[in-house]
Amino acid sequence: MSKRVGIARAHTNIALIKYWGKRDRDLFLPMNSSLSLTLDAFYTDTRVIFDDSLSADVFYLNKEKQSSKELEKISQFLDLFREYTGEKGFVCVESLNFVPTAAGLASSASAFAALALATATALGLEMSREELSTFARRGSGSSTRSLFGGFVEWDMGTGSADSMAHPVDDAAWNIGMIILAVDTGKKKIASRVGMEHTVQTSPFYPMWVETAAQDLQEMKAAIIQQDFERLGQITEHNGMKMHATTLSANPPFTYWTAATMKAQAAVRQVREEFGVPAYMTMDAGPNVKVLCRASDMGRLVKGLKEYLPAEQVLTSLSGPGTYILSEADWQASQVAFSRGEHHD
Ligand code: 2P0
Repeated sequence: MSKRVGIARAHTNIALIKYWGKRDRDLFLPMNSSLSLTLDAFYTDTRVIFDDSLSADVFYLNKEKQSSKELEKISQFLDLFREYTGEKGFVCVESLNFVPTAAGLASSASAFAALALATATALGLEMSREELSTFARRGSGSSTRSLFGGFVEWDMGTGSADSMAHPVDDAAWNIGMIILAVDTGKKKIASRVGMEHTVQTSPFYPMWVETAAQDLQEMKAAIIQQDFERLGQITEHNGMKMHATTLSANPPFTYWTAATMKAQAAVRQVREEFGVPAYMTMDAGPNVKVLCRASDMGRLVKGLKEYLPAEQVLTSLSGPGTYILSEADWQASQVAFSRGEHHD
């Protein structure tokens, strides 16, 4: 009985130019290119074992065996690799999420990036990270960007083969992100559903697509010039435009809660009071992420804690792309998981 093993770690990412809308639902082709920052503080470790003694796939998340619904998503994703290679075997997938429960960032982005690299490794596939991102994309769009570290672009491409991520800058230049985890309840409207409804019904949607393309070009220029303030201004404007498309959908909806708006007010207050640049962005949930210079993070955190409970204020620096772990790393990861509160 043979076993082939692959283990990988992928970090979460936060979009500064949002991915919002698909032009092909089955292939996960986006309506617009997006750009993100990979975070070092939050990640997923995944071990994949092709085991000839298995008669079906099996999936453990945070050491708990998952139901058939969760397993189905994983199996369908593994099928992409089985179809590509002609492999017939079944797989045991084990994932550990190192994301503080409070962060509300339990993200499909790190999950599918780690699964893609672990699976490719187990199968002995020689594949660039760019090419691997076209596989990750079909698990979850945002996972394309977690294959790389720092600032990463997901190019919408012309089709499935070239809708892939590539690095823009490894962000060694003093970038930080504060996560204001104001509400960690389960999402009411999944992003997949929310974006589709928006594409179909918001009269603002075409303008989103048009201006996101302009924002992306300007942001890439700001990154190359290391112009932090311009980067932040585009981030905040782009995120707000995404949320304007949900408010203009029919029927309208929003991911924001009262706590979201309270956190936004705190950011405005603190950046004005301190005269420190800090820019907010929100995703398909109520939490607020604040882009800042790493060297300003301590001051901003202190200021924000005047307005929000300390346990809701989390921090991260720029993180690395997805990488392979050894069996010894995996054992260490198991120990860290069992010890820590850092998971959900
Ligand atoms: C993003 N979001 O760019 C955007 C901004 C949420 C708001 O990517 O359907 O879980 O799996 O491709 O990647 C969340 O959507 O959606 C997301 P699918 P995904 O980060």
